[in-house]
Amino acid sequence: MAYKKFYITTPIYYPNNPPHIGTAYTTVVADVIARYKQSLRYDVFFLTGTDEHGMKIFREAKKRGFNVKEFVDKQAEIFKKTWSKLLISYSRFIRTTEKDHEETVKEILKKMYESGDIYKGYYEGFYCVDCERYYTPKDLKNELCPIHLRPVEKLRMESYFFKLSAYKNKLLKFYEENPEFLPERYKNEIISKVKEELRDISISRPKKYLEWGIPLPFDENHVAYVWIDALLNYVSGIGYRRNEKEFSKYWPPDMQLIGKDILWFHTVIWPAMLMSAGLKLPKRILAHGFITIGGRKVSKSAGARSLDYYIDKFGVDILRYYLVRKFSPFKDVEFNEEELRSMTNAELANTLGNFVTRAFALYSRYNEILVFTEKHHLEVEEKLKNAVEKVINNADRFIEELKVKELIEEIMRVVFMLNNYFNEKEPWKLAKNKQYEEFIKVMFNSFETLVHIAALLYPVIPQSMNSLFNYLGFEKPLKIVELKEYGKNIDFRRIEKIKPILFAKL
Ligand code: ME8
Repeated sequence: MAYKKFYITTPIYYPNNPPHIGTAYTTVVADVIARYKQSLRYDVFFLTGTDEHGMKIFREAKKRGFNVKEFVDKQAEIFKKTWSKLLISYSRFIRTTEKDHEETVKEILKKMYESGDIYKGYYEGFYCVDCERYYTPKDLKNELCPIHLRPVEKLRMESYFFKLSAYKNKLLKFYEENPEFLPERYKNEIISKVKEELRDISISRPKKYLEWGIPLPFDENHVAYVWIDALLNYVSGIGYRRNEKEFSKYWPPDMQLIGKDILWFHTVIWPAMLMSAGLKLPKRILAHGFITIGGRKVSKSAGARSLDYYIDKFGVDILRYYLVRKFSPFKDVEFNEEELRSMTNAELANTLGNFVTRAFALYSRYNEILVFTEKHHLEVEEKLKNAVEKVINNADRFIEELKVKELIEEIMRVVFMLNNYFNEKEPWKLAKNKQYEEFIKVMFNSFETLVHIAALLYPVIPQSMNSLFNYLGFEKPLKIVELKEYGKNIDFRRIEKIKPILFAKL
């Protein structure tokens, strides 16, 4: 059977500083989506990476006394290391200083140039190096960058321009014909801005002003504007030119997850560039709000401690779980250590973890009775079976609709249901009173439901669910599509006789 492809991307981050809670938010959610899609038998390509050219990186490297290339090499390694600690399962980590990316950028810019969409002019305006973008006087707040509230630089220089204004009607038509493309929450805002003020954009700088970038293929004296270079990572990342087979299999992206700060680049400039280069457009750009601490957007300079701090303090799974449980495509969310602690204690340690410990303890104690049960004596509890099947049947739709948080809540409802079932049936009393038939039924359904929960939660908390699968007698985690019909998965002879603690209480 040919599996459906699913190409998902995160922004590529500026590596001037290590990743933080904000960048982890996008990356963990993208990872969870990628893992769900994989578990549902999609052929997934998951791309992330680092955005290594531009003024910001150049200045940071100089400030710290580094050769720029050595600096980005070192910083990219920090990203990779942190993502590996967070169990991010990317298919490729792309760096914009890689040769094949640079070749792709030149190739695409050449196409845009040949389409007649690029011309030479003079740029005059304001630039925020932290944003790596231009602002008009109208955009500024008290003459400061509206995002960073820091001074902008007045620039005047020769530059190449992309005729973005020529794409106004094409973009509007595209949005109309592809209602899924724009994120719901920002749709009207983007459309009215496109109608009002679509200006051509500067896409290069003279080399004598900034040499850290990719030279334009039609004028070696200019380097590409960092955003034009960066957006094309989504093209080079799956092997444009270098690996035609891979590229034609995965292109175009199915889901591009971003923060709301970079909407304009992804919903306006990016599709216009692709139209100009004659490439198919992405299916969906999905944006989320910011993570805040004390009401302020988390960034490398403000608010949060290092990711290592959080990972070491809480553990990978707990941090991943909390980030996903907080996820919202609609509003900003506050990251709060106290809430993290109480939420994960209530849901993971006290409910799921506690249930697992009790169920395994009881299993170990009455192991001999359970191991010798004949398969045909096992009776399915319809209520649990239906609850599990309902979640499985809806999982793909939830993911498609970016309802990751809601999907986890649905799964947790099954966990709560299972916990209640166990408490109501009191299997420890059944065993003690030698009501073995009923005892076996309760234990069988408990463990059978547990295997399903393990598969359903694996994409979010892979470390603990991997262990749970092992305790349940599986060598490796089962994908959702690898689960057999409810009632056919558990083999009492393979379950381990232990008393596992899955989550330490915080
Ligand atoms: O913009 N809350 O890189 P960047 C939520 N290189 N998400 C946050 C966040 C927060 N407080 N802080 C950061 C760039 N993010 C460009 C992108 S793509 C072709 C080039 C996440 O390092 C969020 O996804 O500034 C946001 O869009 C991204 O990091 C910005 O990362």
